[in-house]
Amino acid sequence: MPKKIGVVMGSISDWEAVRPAAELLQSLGVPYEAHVYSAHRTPAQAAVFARDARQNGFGALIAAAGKAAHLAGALAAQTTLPVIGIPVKAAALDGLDALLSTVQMPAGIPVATVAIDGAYNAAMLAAQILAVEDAALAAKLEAQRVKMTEGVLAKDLELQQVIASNT
Ligand code: RP5
Repeated sequence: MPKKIGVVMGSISDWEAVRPAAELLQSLGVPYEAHVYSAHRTPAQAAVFARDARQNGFGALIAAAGKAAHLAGALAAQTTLPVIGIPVKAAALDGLDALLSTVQMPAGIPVATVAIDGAYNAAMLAAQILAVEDAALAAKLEAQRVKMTEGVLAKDLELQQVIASNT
């Protein structure tokens, strides 16, 4: 049975920022569950989800929150599964508040924090964690890297042609 990724967001207002993670997991064929649980508004539900995550078949958790973003840390406190934090950009402080709240964890309770609104990379990292024990998923990630490299090199070639045509 392949492991699932748990994608938790502090508010439904985070969904647009989180959506790229869900879409990437879907395109890689990685099973996931997405939930709205808040570290502050529904702390009991968030804690239970994280505490039971390993026995419920999850291999890693992604937690997205904005403002005083304690969700990733609150989940990490309840599980030894890897937890990846996405700081979500809110209006007032451009996401710096969420970045610092997510990344500055005390020793012993790590949160792997991606960039502000870095949902795509959060899903990529979660898939890479599962791929440690999943050769088929590792092959998909490798193929994606090759495609990305080819895309960049194609753009380089286009640039050389533009420069050559201007000289
Ligand atoms: C955080 O506060 C949530 O993760 C969200 O990013 C932010 C605002 O939440 P809402 O007031 O939109 O529900 O806890």
